[in-house]
Amino acid sequence: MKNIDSYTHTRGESIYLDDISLLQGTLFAACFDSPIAHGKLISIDTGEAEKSKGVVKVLTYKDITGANQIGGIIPDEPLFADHHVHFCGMPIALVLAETDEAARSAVKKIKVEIEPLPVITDPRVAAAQNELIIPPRTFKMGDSAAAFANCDHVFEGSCENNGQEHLYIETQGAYAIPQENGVIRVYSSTQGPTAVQRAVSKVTGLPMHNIEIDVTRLGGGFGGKEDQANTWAALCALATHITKRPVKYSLSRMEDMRMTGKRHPYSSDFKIGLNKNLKIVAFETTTYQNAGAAADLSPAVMERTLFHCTNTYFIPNVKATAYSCRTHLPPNTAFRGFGGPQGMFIIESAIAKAADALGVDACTIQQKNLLNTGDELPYGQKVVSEAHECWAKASELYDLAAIQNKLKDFNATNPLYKKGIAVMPICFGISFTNTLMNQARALVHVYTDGSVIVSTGAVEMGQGVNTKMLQVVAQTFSINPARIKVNSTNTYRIANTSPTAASATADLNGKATLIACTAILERIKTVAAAELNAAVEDISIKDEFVFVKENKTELDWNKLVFTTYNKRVSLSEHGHYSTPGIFFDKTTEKGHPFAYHVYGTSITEVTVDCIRGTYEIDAVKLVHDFGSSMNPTIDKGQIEGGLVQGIGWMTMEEIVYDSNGKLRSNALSTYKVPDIYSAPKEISIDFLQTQKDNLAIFRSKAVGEPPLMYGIGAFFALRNAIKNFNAAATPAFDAPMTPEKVLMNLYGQNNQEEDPAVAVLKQGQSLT
Ligand code: MTE
Ligand code: LUZ
Ligand code: MOS
Repeated sequence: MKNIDSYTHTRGESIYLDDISLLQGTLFAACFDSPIAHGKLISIDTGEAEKSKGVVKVLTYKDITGANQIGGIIPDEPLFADHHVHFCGMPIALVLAETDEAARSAVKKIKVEIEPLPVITDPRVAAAQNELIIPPRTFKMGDSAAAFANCDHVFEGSCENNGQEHLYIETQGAYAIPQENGVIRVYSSTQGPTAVQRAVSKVTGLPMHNIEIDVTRLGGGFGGKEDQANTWAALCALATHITKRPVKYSLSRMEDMRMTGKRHPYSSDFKIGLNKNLKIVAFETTTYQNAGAAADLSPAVMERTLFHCTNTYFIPNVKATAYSCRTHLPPNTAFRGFGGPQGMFIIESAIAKAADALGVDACTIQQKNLLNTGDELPYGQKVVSEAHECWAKASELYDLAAIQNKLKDFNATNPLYKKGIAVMPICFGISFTNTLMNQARALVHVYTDGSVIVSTGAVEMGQGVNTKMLQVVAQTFSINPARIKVNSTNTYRIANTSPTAASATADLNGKATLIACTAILERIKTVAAAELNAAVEDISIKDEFVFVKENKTELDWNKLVFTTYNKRVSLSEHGHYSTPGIFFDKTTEKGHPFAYHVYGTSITEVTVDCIRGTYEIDAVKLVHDFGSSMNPTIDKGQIEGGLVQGIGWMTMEEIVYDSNGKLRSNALSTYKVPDIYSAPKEISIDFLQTQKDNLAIFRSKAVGEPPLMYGIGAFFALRNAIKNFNAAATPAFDAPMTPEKVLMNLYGQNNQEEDPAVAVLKQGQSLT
């Protein structure tokens, strides 16, 4: 089944927020945002801007009709700065004008007086000053302190990971339109229509039933629009509420990069203990999350870091503590993996440190400690593990031993280019860690011509969820997919939605769709049984025809649907699904939070140019646990995209804030994401297809986020390549591993005379 969007995408006919035809009288909004990261807001002068040509009004916090508050988990985030500014890019005023150009040029005429206050950008500095978003949390299993005393080997270290810009191709934006009786319809580029509805309701002071949110599709979200689409929708809706005119705001790329939060940087300490057989006996970590200036989703992200800080390994004694630290950066937010990748980077750094010191390959330690079915994770959940299966299949299929030998030969004969490899096994929990969010609804209507429309809470953002919803309907009814349409995501059709996130969208909304379709199917089968004088148990529908036992009848889908309508039996259903069996007790930090886990193993091969520090990712070969994929083409696309996004985070994407909290990497000229040349030359994906029962839709496991974590392998492969050039190098666990860092690490540990490159040059080798 092809992605149902590919036709209109290819022809440029898909409708994104900026493609919506504008109504007459539409106003254009533009934000004036804080130029200072922390300070006391003394005055705002909008006089010149208001006199500017085409300007209708300028809004500040004083104009808010409801509450000046958009915090989701914690109410700590004003929509407009009132008495203080907390980060560069914080909205202070909104200009409304007849044209986009008029709005943006008037923004430049706004003047503010801000008394600067001290700026914190480092999470450890924030923690030292007790600037915490929530109290720290600790996950514990066994007794790590006692276990370390009996370990043969104990190593300590620290690691750092940087943030990541989402760089969805479609920037943030919203378009609000007044309806009759005070209703406001908002088109929003959001992953969370209900979150937007709540924020608009709170800021305008209107009840939620006055607010209709509609989402056709996003040009990417990647977590950046799970919470942070609220701001722009709230601004536009407030402006519509006040002016009674349609209001549109579509951010420019630089506005988006400057004003929105990103993946969380973390700074972490670790301690790892192994016995002489290289079994990991104990692990401790303390990690400091850079939350930015407000909570946003940081507490939930921090929680997932704790859930995934032992990755796919069984470690009997664990103590992991996390701090969510308030700094003066834009509030950081969800990003594919949601804190999980940051947690996994810590344990992988600890294993690499142990491997360096013990003179073994990290993969020897990794393999020995993989989870077995029945093993317990530090949060109390016992796993059904595919870790060994994925590892074994990857190592056999791609011949890991041969790859290692080829690498040794290459490195022995190439003085100026060195290869490195790393194996990256992953384990990712599927479900929102906040149990209550694991619910979804679907509305299915069958029309009298036999065509079907389905609405769910799922938002299509390129991941192919609409195609999967359509497949659920087609398979359940056994009808031609061409009969089915998927509606836009709309809070008037589907209420109280969880955001499209946590990779769980197809599972949750697919199961709700399945429930709705099954209910309709049962009713029409009863009608068919009466028509055909047969028992309901003997009725089935295959390829649009009714069968009695194995015998095809003349009764087809069209006739059956029409008969059902004539008999005054409902052809509509609203299905509700909530994941069974999951729970989590935050007082003990134990439970069974995940419906299931997704596993996989990747092998990453890289080549470093040891004169320049530049590198290429030669290949990533992986075996991924799909369960039983319902759409291999879409799922493969998710793996390729997630992998390359993860490689970007770990290698070349470098966010730079200066000490004043100003974003320096604020455009695509200074922030580089992987292009076709920096993507792996070869990506091989093999399926671990299992028939085991699980809670995934049609047993097709969630695939959105887990593959991003294969990208962590690129960091360690580069690190190994550096060590293959300079055995004395001990590159810091400081991601991303940019070419500049590679270059410094290649030579960092040696003085000039002993420099391996100099030695090579003296031998008269050419610099090919
Ligand atoms: N794929 C595309 N093309 N665009 C996106 O924005 N977001 C990712 C992933 N894959 C994303 C994507 C993230 S962060 C998540 S949580 C999942 O898709 C969400 O969709 P799902 O739950 O349907 O997997
Ligand atoms: N969002 C969320 C998420 O609110 N809770 C989660 O557990 C989660 N996990 C991954 C991505 N987004
Ligand atoms: Mo994805 S980070 O759950 O939007």
